Amino acid sequence: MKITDAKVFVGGPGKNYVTLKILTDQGVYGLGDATLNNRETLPAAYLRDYLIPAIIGMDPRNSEDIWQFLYRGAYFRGGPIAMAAYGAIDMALWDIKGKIAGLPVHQLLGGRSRDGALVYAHAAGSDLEDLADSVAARIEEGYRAVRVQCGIPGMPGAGYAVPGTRGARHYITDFGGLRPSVEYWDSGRYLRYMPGALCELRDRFGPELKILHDVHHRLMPREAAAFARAVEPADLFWLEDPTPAEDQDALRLLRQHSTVPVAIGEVFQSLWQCNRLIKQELIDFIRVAVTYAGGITPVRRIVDLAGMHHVRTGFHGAPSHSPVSMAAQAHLNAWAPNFGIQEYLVLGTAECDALFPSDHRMEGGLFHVSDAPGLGVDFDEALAARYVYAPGSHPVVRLEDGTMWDY
Ligand code: KDG
Ligand code: MG
Repeated sequence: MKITDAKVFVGGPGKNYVTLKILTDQGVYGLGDATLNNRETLPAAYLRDYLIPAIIGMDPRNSEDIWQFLYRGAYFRGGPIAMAAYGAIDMALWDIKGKIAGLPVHQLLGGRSRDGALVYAHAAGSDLEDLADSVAARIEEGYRAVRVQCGIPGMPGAGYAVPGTRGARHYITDFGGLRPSVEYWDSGRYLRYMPGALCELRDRFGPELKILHDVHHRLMPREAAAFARAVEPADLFWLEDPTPAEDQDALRLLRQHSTVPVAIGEVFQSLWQCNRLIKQELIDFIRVAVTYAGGITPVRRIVDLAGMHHVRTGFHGAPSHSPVSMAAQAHLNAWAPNFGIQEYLVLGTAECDALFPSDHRMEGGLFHVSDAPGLGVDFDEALAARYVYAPGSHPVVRLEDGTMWDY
């Protein structure tokens, strides 16, 4: 069996999904997702200009060797652009492997360990009342776990991922062009306000709701430790990215002062970035994604390492992931013995469902993976021609005096 060609599509309904389709001499094809939010044309170019020409003629069944060829063969290893491109190839090869075996990918990994995978939705509000309405709406929709982000009184701009006005929706990507908008941050105001707000939500919604909160890398280690201690009465399911992830030793201070579960890793691109945090048991959930962590092949290794150290999975699932990588993660979630939770944002607009048909389904706050062979998701190329790439940007964050801060 041979890879004969591959095509890359950039675009989608309100998103620049980077979709890879690998074709073979036996008519079977595989799909992958290389979407790197707001940098989408780069993994697409890496695939088109370098990787696709190099893998044509290879046997797609040898996904391990092809992964090693891409990663070890590059000399300059890793980085989010390259890993997203490798990730897409790897997903597509697992898709092909499943289709020729007549088995869903989770069966190739070891089968189902659960009936449905717990997911969390996002709730956000310009203030606490607005946030509480948003949480109530998610519960009404059937979610059992909700990530909560809230505007901070007196903070110009709204903080991470919160709308500026009541009832509005917040979109992280601004398709107004490549010059980012600016949000303002004040750690003091956040530290004074947010622990009380989280405790108030716990009181209002009771003990059963799983509440998650994302600090988005914005606190110093000492502040993060104090914050983690202050939010303990809110009984969080997890506290995400309390500090910038580069300084991994910083997590030790938080650990010494609090037992709040910590989730980290959505920006990690390899096992090596996860290794120390997992082995030293400084985190409770690993947040990598199958796209920019390089595909199912390396993420499966991360999951196994995590399992040896009581660390559970909580894969990244921001709206920039297409239904292809969400399907790849769903298969890992169905299998992983140390599965924790999956971030899930409703991609299920009619346009998105038409572009990526599948019978994966969400019900009662659980994601039920399809038993169709391979990844169980398809791609309508004719429909894809309707969508064109639109440049977009994340906001940047500054302190009130103009100092750049962590987004
Ligand atoms: O592209 C950046 C987003 O993916 C990120 O801001 C989302 O933090 C995020 C999350 O937890 O989903
Ligand atoms: Mg996050």
